[in-house]
Amino acid sequence: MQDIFSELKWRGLIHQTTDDSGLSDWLLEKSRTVYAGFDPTADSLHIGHVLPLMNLRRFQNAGHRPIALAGGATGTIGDPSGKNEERNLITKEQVEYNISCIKTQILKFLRFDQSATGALLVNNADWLSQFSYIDFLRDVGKHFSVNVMMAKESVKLRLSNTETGLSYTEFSYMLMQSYDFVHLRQTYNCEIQIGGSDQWGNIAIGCDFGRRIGGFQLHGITSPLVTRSDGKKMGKTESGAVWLDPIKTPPYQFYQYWVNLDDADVEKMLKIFTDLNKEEIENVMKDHNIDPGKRIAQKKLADEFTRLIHGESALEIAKRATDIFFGGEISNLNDEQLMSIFKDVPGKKFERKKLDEGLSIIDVIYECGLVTSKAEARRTIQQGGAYINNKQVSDINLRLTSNHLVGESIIVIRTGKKKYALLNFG
Ligand code: 383
Repeated sequence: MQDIFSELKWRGLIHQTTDDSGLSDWLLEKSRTVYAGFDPTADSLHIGHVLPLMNLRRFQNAGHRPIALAGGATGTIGDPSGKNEERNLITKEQVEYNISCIKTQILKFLRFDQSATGALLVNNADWLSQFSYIDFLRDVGKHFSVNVMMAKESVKLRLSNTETGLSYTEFSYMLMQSYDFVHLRQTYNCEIQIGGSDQWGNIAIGCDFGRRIGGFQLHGITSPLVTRSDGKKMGKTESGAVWLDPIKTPPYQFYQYWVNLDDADVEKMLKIFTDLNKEEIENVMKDHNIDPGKRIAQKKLADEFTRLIHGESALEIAKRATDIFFGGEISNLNDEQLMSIFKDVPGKKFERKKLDEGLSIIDVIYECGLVTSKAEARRTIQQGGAYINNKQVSDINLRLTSNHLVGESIIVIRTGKKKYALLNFG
């Protein structure tokens, strides 16, 4: 049994607990079963979900048994915690589909085997959808005090907002989550629930419910929500959330997100998002601080995290893509990979036959909007600031032909250090 409580503590992952003084020893006493829930509100998990997943993984490595719960039932209702607006209901079919998507992502974090600490993946629709409305009100609702529920942060926030308010449906959400906790206690002897700090109200009321209904002693630990020093939301980019799904966020962009992290945030993120131990992180930071410009810590974080989510070969491609974006050689990549690497770069479509007669490099640089006049295009080339497929060009009379294609139908143009445009002849 390893000391999971101290482990979470030095990583900065403990926000609130049900028993600040006793939990540490209680967890050292014997192997416990711990759970965290994930509502399938989208067809992929995002960075925010990784926090409890990594914690479940740490519990497992320390000798406890983790349960990941997919909210097949709760996902059709919507948790009001931390949300200042009522959610739109999603269809049951959508929830089913989303579960199938997030399942494969959850599998990456935990060891699912037959051993005593082998992880379990459960779906609360399996027990919650059995309930009749009347039985639920009689057997569950009777144990909840509306007075107590009204005092919960999640509810207070919404009651003070007269515009959106809170529906009876979302108000009832915490009863379902509480019931899950008790069900998992009865079925798997699960005694502890973890989650982000937004989940504190639901977890605490679940512990109360367990005491009332079965005399169970249940516990909870929440982790602080991850924030960045610049005040931006963690895992959010201009184009939206950072997803675990490689279609929604290609491994290259995933990798880039971490490489670009601020120096002020990187140590904290290494502690939260990697398996590296204290000593390893200290060493990485020592190396990093010698020359922060080398981004040693960011690269280590990006490496570890991308490998965990997308695997070794995707990591290799992501690193090559990063290298390319910083001027490295472009070769042996197909159109799909190029399009993903240069996803945010302006593109221009050309007819393929244009390549037969050859396209003037000056015209192309101008037409892609990399410069504001043909004169500037000429100057840029003469001064050595123009590149085709990251190779410098110096001939102002150069004409692009099919020999310049990389992939099946793409030519990459660059001026200066980082102004790219993608020519597409597909
Ligand atoms: C459902 C049934 C349970 C226990 C938990 C749940 C889900 C929970 C919830 N969680 C969030 C979600 O699903 O809504 N009511 O999007 C997020 N979590 C985790 C973590 C987090 C929370 O999945 O803070 C971020 O990821 O707890 O917002 O029996």
